[in-house]
Amino acid sequence: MLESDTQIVINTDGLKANLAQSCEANTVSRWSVAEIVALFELPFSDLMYRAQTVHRASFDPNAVQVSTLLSIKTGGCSEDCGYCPQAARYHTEVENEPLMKLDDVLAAAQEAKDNGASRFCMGAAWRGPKQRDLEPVLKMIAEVKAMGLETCATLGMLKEGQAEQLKEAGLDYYNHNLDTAPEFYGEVITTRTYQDRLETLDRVRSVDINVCSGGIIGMGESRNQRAGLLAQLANMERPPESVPINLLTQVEGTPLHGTDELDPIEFVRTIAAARITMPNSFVRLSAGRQSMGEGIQAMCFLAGANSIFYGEKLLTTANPEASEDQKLFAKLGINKI
Ligand code: SAM
Ligand code: DTB
Ligand code: SF4
Repeated sequence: MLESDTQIVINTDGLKANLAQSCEANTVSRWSVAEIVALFELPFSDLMYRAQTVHRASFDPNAVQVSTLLSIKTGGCSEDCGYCPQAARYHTEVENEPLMKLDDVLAAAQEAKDNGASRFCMGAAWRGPKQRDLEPVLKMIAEVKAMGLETCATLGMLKEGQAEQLKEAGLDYYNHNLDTAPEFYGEVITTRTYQDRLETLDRVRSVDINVCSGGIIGMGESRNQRAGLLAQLANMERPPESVPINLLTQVEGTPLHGTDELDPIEFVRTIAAARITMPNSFVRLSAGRQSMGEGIQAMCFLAGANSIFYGEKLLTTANPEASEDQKLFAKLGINKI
């Protein structure tokens, strides 16, 4: 992964060099897991200062991008992702529903637009889309795009030719998460491999759709493994344009329900490390905001998060009400973009 001319140093000077490098636009920094762990280990104020410095070099620190999510196909999924309430094999309250109708999707997109969202993300509980499933989704993408919204989809693994069709329909972003570090991945999911995920991301990149890829924190992984996830993302030939960092939302009936809760400060540290290692990416504070409270969310924005999901529902779980987010943004002087 690491290029031969890359400076691999894990002392503080190395971190400084990497920080300086990552502040230069168009420079790809390569990060070792040890270097990222060293970031996590910094005194909190030093870490936040570094994250703010990097953030301010590339972004307006008071602007947060807002995306709205809609589950266009809920439940009944064949996969075994240990965190997911939509997997058919786990006994959760989520029911298997058919693909939504085009008009209902467009009505939801209009509402999202009226509420100030700039991007509309459509999610489906599939291992991947079958051709007969993809066709109605292509129509949804084209029509949402025609409404003047950026489009995003998360439909699972893509087969050859499918990314091209999504591009043709006008898709701006494809979300497909690596979820965790390669070493921890097998503890969480067995029905698809890490390599499968990387291949889907390659297909998305190859047709010039923006990549949205991140993971879930708080699944019982170690700090090294949190750093390992960030290293995978940051060391991509082109890091993802958008990096969702989800805090595990524990849902009764899923295998990960009952996992020890992550210390919230460790979550903030993860956001800061994502910001420093991916200076030009939008870092999205994703699932888990409902349980965080304003203080932790404000720290995440300070640490460099500059995107959220907006609207009272994620896919199947709760998200803060838009009115609560508006109040928080007003308190913090944050503008929506
Ligand atoms: N089925 C598709 C797939 O797996 O790629 C798309 C939808 S899937 C629900 C999208 C992402 O949501 C997952 O990769 C995972 O990172 C995140 N996610 C799912 N359940 C979650 C939970 N309980 N807590 C936090 N994030 C979750
Ligand atoms: C992502 O990284 N987080 C979003 C989006 N991509 C699709 C999904 C979060 C799902 C949380 C659990 C649920 O609501 O079902
Ligand atoms: Fe299915 Fe996606 Fe949930 Fe995994 S995360 S069970 S693939 S909906």
